[in-house]
Amino acid sequence: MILTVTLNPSIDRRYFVKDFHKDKVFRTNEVQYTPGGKGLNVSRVINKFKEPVIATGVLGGLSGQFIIEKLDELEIENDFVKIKANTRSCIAILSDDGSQTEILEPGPKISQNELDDFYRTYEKLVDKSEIICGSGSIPQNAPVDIYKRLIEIAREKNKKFILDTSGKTLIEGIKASPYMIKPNEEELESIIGHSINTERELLEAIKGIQEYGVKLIIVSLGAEGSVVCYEDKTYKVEAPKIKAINPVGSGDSMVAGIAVGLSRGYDFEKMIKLATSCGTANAMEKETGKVNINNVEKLMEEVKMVRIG
Ligand code: TA6
Repeated sequence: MILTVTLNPSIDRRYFVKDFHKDKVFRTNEVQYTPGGKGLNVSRVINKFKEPVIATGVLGGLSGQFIIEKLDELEIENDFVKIKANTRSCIAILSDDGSQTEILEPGPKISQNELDDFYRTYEKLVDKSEIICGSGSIPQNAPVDIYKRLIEIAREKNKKFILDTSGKTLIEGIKASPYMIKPNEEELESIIGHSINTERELLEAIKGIQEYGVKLIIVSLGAEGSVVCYEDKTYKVEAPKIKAINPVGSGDSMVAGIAVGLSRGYDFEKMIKLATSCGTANAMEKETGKVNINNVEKLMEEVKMVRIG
């Protein structure tokens, strides 16, 4: 069983607007509302592979209800803690020039009782899961080291924790030695506190993170693929070239690919090729998280992995 944790879920409202630019009024008929937030995007991709997954986190208000209804329609098992405040929305405006503009709301504040309820639910669900994916931002007033605590609970129970977040929550989470992290270059620079301009500096930054005991480090480079470090080997992974329609959630789809690969006992190379193909396949679809499994299987043959360290 894979457990996904979405502490700050969202109704992802996606608009396709021809020739979008600021300072004008646009109408569009191309509108999509999906249960979002990184962890729920991860859940939807895992579900496409028919791997058992449970989604947890905190949800509130009419937005929270909408998300539960959508998860039930998708038959994604879920056990969210209900909170008083309303769950947020995140907006993505995609245009015919390939641009993608996102506006992410901060999300609700939660009470100490709601947080304690969540910890109790999380502990119960970790017991029946092998792999945990903690993805995305956290509620405005949640403790900045919340992921650190969730990772510690998972490690005490010998469960692998995949962490995909940014900023201070990522820096605090790393201190608990999650199994995997997936920063992009900007997030990696924020962890080490300086810019990365060469491959050598990138390799040194990765080594620095390995000292925290993180086993698998994937530095996502967007359409360029990623740099992956596992045990004492580092690879440059080239993603297949495609015409991207909607890249929103491709990082989340990569996380889902890793979780599915681990759950199925894939070897390292096959797991990385699956994760990379999930990210690419996601960008080929209009709807986030709606990867086509046939595309994933075809793309896996095109992924290139070159040892660089
Ligand atoms: O990665 C894409 C995405 O999950 C969007 O669907 C939107 O929900 C956003 O990221 C949320 O990001 P955050 O870091 O605030 O959890």
